[in-house]
Formats: sequence, C-alpha cells, structure tokens
Amino acid sequence: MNQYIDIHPRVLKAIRNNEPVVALESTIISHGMPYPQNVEMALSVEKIIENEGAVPATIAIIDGRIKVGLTPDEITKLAQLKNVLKVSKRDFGYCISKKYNGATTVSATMLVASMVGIKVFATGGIGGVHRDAQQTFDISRDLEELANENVCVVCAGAKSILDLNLTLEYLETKGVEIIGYQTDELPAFYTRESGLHVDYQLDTPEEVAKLIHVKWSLGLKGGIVVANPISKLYSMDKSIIDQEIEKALLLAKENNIKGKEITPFLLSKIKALTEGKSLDANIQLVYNNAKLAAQIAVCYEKLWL
Ligand code: PSU
Ligand code: MN
Repeated sequence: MNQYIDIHPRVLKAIRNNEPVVALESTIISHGMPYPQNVEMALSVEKIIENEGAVPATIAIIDGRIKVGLTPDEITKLAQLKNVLKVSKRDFGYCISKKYNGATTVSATMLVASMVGIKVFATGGIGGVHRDAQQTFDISRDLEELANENVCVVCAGAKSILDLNLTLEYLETKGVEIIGYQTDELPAFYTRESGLHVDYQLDTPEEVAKLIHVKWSLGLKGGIVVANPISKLYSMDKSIIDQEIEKALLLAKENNIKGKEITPFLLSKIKALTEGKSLDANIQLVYNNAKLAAQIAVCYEKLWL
C-alpha cells in the first residue's frame, strides 16, 4: 500500500473483502487517559467492536511506522510510553522520519483511515473551535479533516471546553453534516445536553449507513459526524461538570497552556477536579460509540451486497 504503512493482516483481509472495519484513534490512549485505565479501555473497545461483527483497527505510529491495527502488546506498550508525539496532519513527516512513536488524533486517524479505505471510525469526542478562538485562532485540525476525508466519525459530541456553537457553525461552513443519534440536541460529551440543536436526527444504524452511502455516492467529499449521547446511566450532572470545566479553563489560562497541550491538560485537570468521575464517564461513552460505529460499519457493507 505505502512504504510507511503496516496493515495488520486481519485488518487487511477485512478491507480487501469489504468486511466491516472500525478505526480507533490513539491520542485518547496516550494523551487522553492515564495508565492503566487507558490500556483497559483500548483493549475492551476492540472486543466490543468484534462482538458486533466488525474488525477493530487501532491506528498509531510505532517506531516511525504507521500501524493500522495494533496488537495487544503494541497497545500496552503505547499506553505506557512517555514522549509519544500527539500527531495531527502536520506532524507525520517529522514523527516518521525520526522513527518516533506517535499517537494519532481524530484528524490524523481520519487521514490514515482514508488512505487505507476504512470508512467508519469511533472515538470519544472530536476537537473543535476553542473558546476565545477569535483571539487565539485555535481551531482543531479535526474539523479540517472532517471537511476533507470520507470517514464517518462516531463520537459523543464535543466537550464544552470548546465553543460548541462556533464548532457547529464551522462544520456547517465546511459542509460536514452532524447527525444526532436518537436525539435532536448536540451532546456535550459528559452530558447528553448542550442546549444546542442539531438539524438531523437518525435513530438506527441502517439510516446512518444509508446517509453516508448517498453522500459518498454523489461524490461529495468529506466526513460525517454521528453524535451519540452518553448513556443516561453514566452521564454527569451538567451544572457540576460545567463548573469544573470553568475551573480547568482558568487553570489553563493561569499556566499559559496553549496549542496541542491544551486539550490533554484540560482532560487531566477535569479528571482531578471530578475525582475520577469524568474518566469513568469518558470510558463508558467510548464503549457506547464503538458499539454504534461497528453496527454502522456492518450496515454500510451490507448496502453493497
Ligand atoms: N477529546 C477527548 N479526548 C481526547 C481528545 C479529544 O475527550 O483524547 C483528543 C483527540 O485525539 C482529538 C484531539 O482529535 O484531542 C484534539 O486535539 P486539539 O484540540 O489539539 O486539536
Ligand atoms: Mn489546537
């Protein structure tokens, strides 16, 4: 395929045979969650996808090789390593030419998925337009790849560390549809509600599969965001999590945290401020997204039969 990419044999076989495959990102492992919960999450999420009849493909850069489909040993190694680069589009050349380890963000994972022909991707939350972006210009590369790459991204919306209203506006400009899964409200990651409306609600994996099939059959380039709210069982109290997010944002400002460091910084502060409750919610919503992504991938492949 490409001299810098290694595809796990099981993933390669599935891609060649048009069997359902679900891509998974690795920044969530190395920068989004602490050890050892990150390993447990990364291994369990693959099992959930397998149980739905799809093949999981966790994507990362190991010793300068792009890996599509990690072994359990590689997942465990990545989860414990320090100095893993957080890789988005602009970091590939450096990371690979120096033979470093890199964790792929949503944007980088979409790029690799697109290179190898994986259509569905599960994650926790996408990046977006940061609050104060009017001054900082901090808009996640995730939104650019959503505009460019034909991958369906299943997430729990985005965290309100971002300006969610501007994130919706930006996606609209870029022509990226956001589908509320069984909801007409944008979920805000830890909570089911954000106060923001999404224009389109779909209620089954079949409906989502049909929508993506139509979009790409028309030659319309770009991703689709499926916003799948965290289950009621694990969702957090909005007023509490909002307070903690405000505190974390203040700490980031006081410590002058910027650029690629800001999202990991905020995640770890929110975890500490909520005594780990945010991490539990984060893990559960990833599982919920993996299951739905696998169901969508299964339905999508059936449309071609
Ligand atoms: N949201 C999470 N956990 C994460 C991320 C987002 O709850 O680990 C990661 C994803 O990899 C996402 C990236 O693509 O952060 C966005 O970073 P930035 O804001 O620097 O673009
Ligand atoms: Mn940024």
